[in-house]
Amino acid sequence: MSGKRIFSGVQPSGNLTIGNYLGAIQQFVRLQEDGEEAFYCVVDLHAVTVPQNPEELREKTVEVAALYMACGLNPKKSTLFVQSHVPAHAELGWLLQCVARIGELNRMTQYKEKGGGKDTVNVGLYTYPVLMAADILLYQATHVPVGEDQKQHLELTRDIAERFNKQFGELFTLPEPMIGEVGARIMALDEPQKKMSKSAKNEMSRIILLDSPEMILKKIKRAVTDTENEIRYDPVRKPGISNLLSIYSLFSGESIDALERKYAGVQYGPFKNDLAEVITDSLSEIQRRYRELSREEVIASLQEGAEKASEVAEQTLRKARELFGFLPKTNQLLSEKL
Ligand code: ATP
Ligand code: LTN
Repeated sequence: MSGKRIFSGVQPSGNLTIGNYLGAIQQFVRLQEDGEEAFYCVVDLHAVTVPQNPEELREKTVEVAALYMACGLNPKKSTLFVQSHVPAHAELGWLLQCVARIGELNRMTQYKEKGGGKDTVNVGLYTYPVLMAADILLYQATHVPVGEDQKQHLELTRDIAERFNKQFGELFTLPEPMIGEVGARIMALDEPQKKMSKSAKNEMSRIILLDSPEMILKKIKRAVTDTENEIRYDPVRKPGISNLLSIYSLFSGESIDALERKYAGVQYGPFKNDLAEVITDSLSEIQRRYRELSREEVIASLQEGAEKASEVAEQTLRKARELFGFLPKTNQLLSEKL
């Protein structure tokens, strides 16, 4: 343990992919094993920035939490909770919208990618990064493990926190992003120039944590490569095969160099068969643990998690309210020390 405080979140916007696992959740588990104090959130308020079916959203929320646990997160060691169960997120989100600048949000790339520049996109998709800043700052997180796509949001979070501290008084800890060197950007199987995403239209673009061995083999066999038939790591000229090599290396623990040597002169077909087997082996353990978890157990852990998270979040929110100058609701004295 090193006095770090960790916060991160995953949206219940679809089935978790091996991108979510290798880029984020694997780091969560490692930090937990290092004994760090950590909060891991299922960010349902973020998920509704794009249309969701209410029944499915409820199911996915429990599923993501169950998968967190099946991947190795232990609710006795790390706090696991659902974002909407802690109303402080929405409230601080609003307050920080009055600190963040339009110019800053205009520079964010995610709403442009997801919204396609249309006027009919909802406002939540645009202010999404401010809510993410609220998530992190409520817990005074020192470190935030994420995939590379979130780097820009972390920079914004730091800027908002710094501005708030200067304008209103020291309150927020400035968080550091933790982005792995490999695995931070797993690419889509059908378009290896794009990141693998759980909400992309084409299901063949991703491997989800609950895929069967047959499905994994089918998806890997269909993964786009190139016509060279040489297994070499070169993300610019050979993005498809390089992505498959990264995935192989992350799941097997063998280095990319070692894999290039092992597969020198081998055709793509046999390489893909081996890769499918390596993924299947790793996911089978997660799937076994997932099947053993009961829905009741997961929901009970989330309720306990929300209580623990609320205690921390409320303390920060109370200080933020005072610094803004809001009149306390109860007979709490205005002069009460922060
Ligand atoms: P969506 O497609 O709905 O936007 P997503 O698959 O991008 O979802 P998120 O819930 O937004 O997933 O992300 C959860 C975590 O997983 C984040 O830390 C994110 O950076 C990481 N992550 C997502 N996709 C990848 C990927 N392809 N490679 C590495 N990390 C990823
Ligand atoms: N924006 C993130 C999900 C997310 C998050 C967070 C990650 C919401 N709040 C706080 C880390 C910390 C995403 O789209 N992957």
